[in-house]
Amino acid sequence: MNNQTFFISSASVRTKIHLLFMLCISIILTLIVGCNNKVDYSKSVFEKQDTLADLSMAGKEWNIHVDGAWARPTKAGMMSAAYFKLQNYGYVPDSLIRVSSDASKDVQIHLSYINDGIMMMEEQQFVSIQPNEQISFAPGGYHIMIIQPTIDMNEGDSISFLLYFNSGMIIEEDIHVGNPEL
Ligand SMILES: [Cu+2]
Repeated sequence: MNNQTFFISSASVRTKIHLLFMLCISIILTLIVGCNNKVDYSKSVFEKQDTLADLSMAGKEWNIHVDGAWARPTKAGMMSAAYFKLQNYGYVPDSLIRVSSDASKDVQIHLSYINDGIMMMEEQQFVSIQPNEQISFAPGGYHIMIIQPTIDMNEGDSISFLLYFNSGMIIEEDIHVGNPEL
């Protein structure tokens, strides 16, 4: 009886040590991946800031398009979100790492998700896109959060955005205010 009790408790200690070990490994992995992304981010944004994507790249290795872009109408100082489809027609993977706009100093890449029945959203450091992949930025999923715009965003307006990629490429996109499908 005693032996058995000992066996059970020592197995449970082993399980705990095992779980602790797995936890440490996953924290270390998260740190390594997180650090790598930071290094890539600063390298591409600060060293290659002026490489604007243009049509001369079409048909070459890098070829990412933005389609069907729109943003929610809002008043200055409130919140808005922009949506579009990213399509990678090129032969190389890339990641969207930053978005800026002349309408707000604070523009973030967000992902909405449901947790215990409540809609949450979280800032994303990057969104990767593989060759031939299409990623939808749409209500309930990825979106561009426009925090406290400095101007009213009225239906029919056009707001200028810059999409920065990890490769150093930048897409300049004028985004229409108002959902074109409504
Ligand atoms: Cu958001």
